[in-house]
Amino acid sequence: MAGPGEWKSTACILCSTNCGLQVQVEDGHFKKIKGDKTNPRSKGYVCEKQAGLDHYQNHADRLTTPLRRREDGSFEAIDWDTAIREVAGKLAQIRDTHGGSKIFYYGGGGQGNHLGGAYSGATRRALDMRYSSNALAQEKTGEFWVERQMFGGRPEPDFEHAEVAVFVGKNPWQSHGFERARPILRAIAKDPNRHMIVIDPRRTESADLADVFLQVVPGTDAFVLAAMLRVLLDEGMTDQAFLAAHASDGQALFDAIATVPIADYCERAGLPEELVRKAARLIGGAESVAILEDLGIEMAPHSTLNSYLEKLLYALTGNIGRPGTMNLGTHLGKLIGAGKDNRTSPVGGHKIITGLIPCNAIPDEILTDHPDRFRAMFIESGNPVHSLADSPRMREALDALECVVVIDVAMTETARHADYILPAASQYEKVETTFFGGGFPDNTFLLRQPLFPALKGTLTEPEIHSRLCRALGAFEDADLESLREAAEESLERFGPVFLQAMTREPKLAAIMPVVLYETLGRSLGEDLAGAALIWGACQSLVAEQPDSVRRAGFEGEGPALGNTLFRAILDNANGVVITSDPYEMTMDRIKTDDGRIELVIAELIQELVDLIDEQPPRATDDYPFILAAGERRTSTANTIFRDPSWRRKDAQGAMRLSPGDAERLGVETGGRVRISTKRGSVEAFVEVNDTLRDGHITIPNGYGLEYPDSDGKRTIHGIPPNELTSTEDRDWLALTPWHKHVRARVEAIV
Ligand SMILES: Nc1nc2c(c(=O)[nH]1)N[C@H]1C(S)=C(S)[C@@H](COP(=O)(O)OP(=O)(O)OC[C@H]3O[C@@H](n4cnc5c(=O)[nH]c(N)nc54)[C@H](O)[C@@H]3O)O[C@H]1N2
Ligand SMILES: Nc1nc2c(c(=O)[nH]1)N[C@H]1C(S)=C(S)[C@@H](COP(=O)(O)OP(=O)(O)OC[C@H]3O[C@@H](n4cnc5c(=O)[nH]c(N)nc54)[C@H](O)[C@@H]3O)O[C@H]1N2
Ligand code: SF4
Ligand SMILES: [Mo]
Repeated sequence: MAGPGEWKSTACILCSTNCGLQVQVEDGHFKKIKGDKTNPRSKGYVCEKQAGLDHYQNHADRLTTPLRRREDGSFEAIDWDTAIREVAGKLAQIRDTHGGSKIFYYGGGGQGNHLGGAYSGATRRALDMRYSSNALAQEKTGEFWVERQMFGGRPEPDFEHAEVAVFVGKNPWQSHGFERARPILRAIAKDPNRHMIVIDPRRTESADLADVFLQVVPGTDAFVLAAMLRVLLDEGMTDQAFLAAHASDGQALFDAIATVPIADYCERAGLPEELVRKAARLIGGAESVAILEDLGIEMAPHSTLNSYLEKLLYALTGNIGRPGTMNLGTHLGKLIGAGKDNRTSPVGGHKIITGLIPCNAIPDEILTDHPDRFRAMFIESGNPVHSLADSPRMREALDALECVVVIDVAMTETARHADYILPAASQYEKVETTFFGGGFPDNTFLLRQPLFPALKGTLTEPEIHSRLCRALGAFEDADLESLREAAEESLERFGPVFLQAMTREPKLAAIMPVVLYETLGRSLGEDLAGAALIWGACQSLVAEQPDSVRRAGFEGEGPALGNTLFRAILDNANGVVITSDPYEMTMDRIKTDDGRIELVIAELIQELVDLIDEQPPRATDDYPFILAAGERRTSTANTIFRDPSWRRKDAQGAMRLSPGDAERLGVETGGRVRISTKRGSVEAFVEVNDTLRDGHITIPNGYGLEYPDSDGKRTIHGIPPNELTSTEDRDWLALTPWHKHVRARVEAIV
């Protein structure tokens, strides 16, 4: 815990970059926050949003006691023992009557906290829960599916050294997604020998810095990317030597690309052919290219195909495994499940990708009389009512369940529909971390240590899961005695005893995270108990990548090396480089069946060929606008901040539209409009903005949260975007929603 006037290392939790911070705290508040120059990854960089972090730590809607729903829908406070007993009892009853597979797990972490999800593994096993999902299954699963097939892993871009940087449906100036985004973008923009390509319908802050800006018609990226691939092929700019050495036979793909009509597809995408050719030639001619896609193509038509074509841009040009290109790093702790999960969802039969049921399928897996429907939901660190498509239907689905349990720090849109709400200690009141990882050539890990004591009435997720497992009869103290004794003695003693327990006692192996917490964790002291699982993750990492860990400067073999790494993580609250790799390592980490990059994905090649019959755009007479529902702005940070006063501007989250559209509708900045989609209708303030194309409108993400004012009156601030979206406009393969492509009508309110 930090004392007044003392600088403590921690990290920002507002986006996946997790910049290192130095903070001073006092009386439960952040007093000073600055970038941590000693953080090996962010090196002192921060954006403006971290300044608001006290609004996460302290706000009027923090939960301070377990709550139980009454018959009339209101909540009553209950004590923890009652809460744990009743939650365990209700869920065990559902398991015993219908099977644990009917209890669905959702969430497990956000931008800054992945330990809850990791410890939940024990509760899930204790209840025999089989199915889960989280927000990744509404953005990244299509991309994951492609990456697994092509590379058996997830290549990360090295923009710091790239000659050419490409952003497809990604606005890193606002959304980051890699460390020190703004200085890196500026450096590329300034250097005449380096180039930036941005593909986006809006002239974003990132596009303003680009050498080539392809301002596409929304939803036409597949056409542009296909045209670029054909240019690369026609002009002999693919890397034949690289492909011969490292890739599968790509003939079926090359045949399909050869059918792409370049001029026609550029026209369909609303782009000058010469500009598209220029972009392709920059990529084809560069020494190194790094590419990042994001929501602009993942939450839009042809989502999974887009991800495939985007990856082909760098794979066919051999931009893998060198400085400034795409590389495969290490991971301490698992963020996503195994690659070869051939299961499908129990009701709809939808593909489960990296262990996750598509978010868009969730309501249909509940609102049915199918015998395999979900009957209960366990939601942790996720706000699906607000963040998944079609909020009204998600509310309906939650209300149809026999039991909904929510673990959160705040009273959320989702918690309101729970039967039990369990209040968690905040991310700065417990040991926490993320498993995003993947840094290359150096991968850094940062374990945040608690800055504040846990708010009265709250518990950490490891403690909640441990109590639930105990209440479910998954373990007793007597089971843990020898492990506890060994842990008190030393890590060296603990390792073999733990390994023996895991191999000989299946009951304990099933709830491994909680066993670690209750044994090793207790020996680390209350503040660090939640770090126990990281010891396990260290042991897995050194078993898989011992040389990488040693190259980062750690000595030893086997478990001893793992212990050294673990101690270093505990001792370096500003982050520590855990692995270091030569660039060639990337090629070794390609984990397809034959170790070669797979160029051919038959399903997607068919979709590529079928593009020929599609005439964008998709706007209709009834809905003449394409709405991007959920734009990242300086005033958004998912729903991590609930108190609207953190925003210095754009209090209501204006709808942006082009000057031409504003004139046609007769509205001006500050005016009011009604936005209607087939799913819903909302009122919004307008911001006339010349970065938009005609026919394209945007609203921000993360708005529309209910929050009490000083009189206790509860108001919704801004537009909850998913009152306007539907689950059925989605990718055919991964079911990812088309949130960036919602057909809409706009009327001025006079
Ligand atoms: N400030 C801030 N940063 C954040 C977050 C936040 O809430 N606020 N959230 C974090 C999270 S969870 C994520 S996933 C990332 C997301 O980060 P991004 O994906 O970068 O964020 P968005 O603004 O949603 O979408 C990116 C771009 O897609 C463009 N776009 C819309 N339609 C299309 C299209 O049809 N084609 C193309 N090519 N582009 C299109 C938009 O104009 C926008 O510029 O941001 C992270 N960082
Ligand atoms: N229309 C539209 N919808 C979108 C998007 C969009 O662009 N458009 N973006 C989507 C994307 S990419 C994402 S990632 C999702 C994000 O949506 P969600 O996954 O729902 O995530 P967050 O808003 O980041 O926060 C989730 C919850 O974690 C809680 N929380 C914070 N700290 C803790 C903690 O320590 N413990 C516990 N137990 N809970 C905690 C917060 O109070 C919040 O309720 O939204 C998605 N929704
Ligand atoms: S870039 Fe992301 S992690 Fe870094 S300070 Fe900004 S919001 Fe926080
Ligand atoms: Mo996200």
